[in-house]
Amino acid sequence: MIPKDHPRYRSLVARERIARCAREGIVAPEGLAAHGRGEAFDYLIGEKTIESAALAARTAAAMLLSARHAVISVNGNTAALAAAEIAALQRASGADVEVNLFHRTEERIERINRLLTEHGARVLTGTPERIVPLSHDRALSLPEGIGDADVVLVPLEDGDRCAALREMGKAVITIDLNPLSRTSRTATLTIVDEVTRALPAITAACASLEPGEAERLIASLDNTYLLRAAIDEMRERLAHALE
Ligand code: PTJ
Repeated sequence: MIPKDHPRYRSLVARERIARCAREGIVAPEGLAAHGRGEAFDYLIGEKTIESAALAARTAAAMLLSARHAVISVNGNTAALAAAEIAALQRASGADVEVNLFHRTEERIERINRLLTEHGARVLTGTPERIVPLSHDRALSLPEGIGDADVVLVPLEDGDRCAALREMGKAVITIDLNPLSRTSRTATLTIVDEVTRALPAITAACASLEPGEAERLIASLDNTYLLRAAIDEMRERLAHALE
């Protein structure tokens, strides 16, 4: 039992959840390492939503609501940390939810589908095909889901799928605490924030965009600016860390 007054309470609760979900076969063992890397970058932004990430979350809402067909792609870490937040964003944005795994087994797909459904998400099911041009199992997608989407949200992605989806002509939104990752740099839009803060921010923005704001946000989207702003924030915090 983690005491509520522990200074690292939120972080310890997230760790406990990720570890439990790893034992239950929802999170891949490799997902624990991915989580640790995320934590390190979260330290560098002060474990809070920075201004540029808030703008990115609002732009993500604009993109999801303006899409012909938006799909939220969910992996083990995202399901473990944010199943309820995924369901809430699906309700607010009307996006489809599809499970797509790097360390893919039918058993994990099944467990993650169940967890998301228990939290109120409607998960697409069907027969996956090798739609995305990749040699590993992340290629496996539903023709009526990611295959048909024009906008795909891929939280905590692992590198080359983002580029492959973009080559297919899709717009890719990612949530990644590491602004230097391949995914962050190849996505159409990167939200440099922790997934459990970023998803509710997108959901809230879906309900509060002013008339004409979506078009304005999409027209002024500049991912290099957003990544640079996140790196500047980290640099600034490091420079003043011991003051
Ligand atoms: O469930 P699977 O089989 O699909 O596997 C999922 C993982 C996450 C293991 C796989 O996609 C992977 O190995 O990812 P990477 O290459 O470690 O990339 C994950 C990225 O997400 C890294 O850049 C981390 O910094 C970042 N990250 C980790 N935790 C969080 C995060 N970003 C936002 N919020 C987090 N909680």
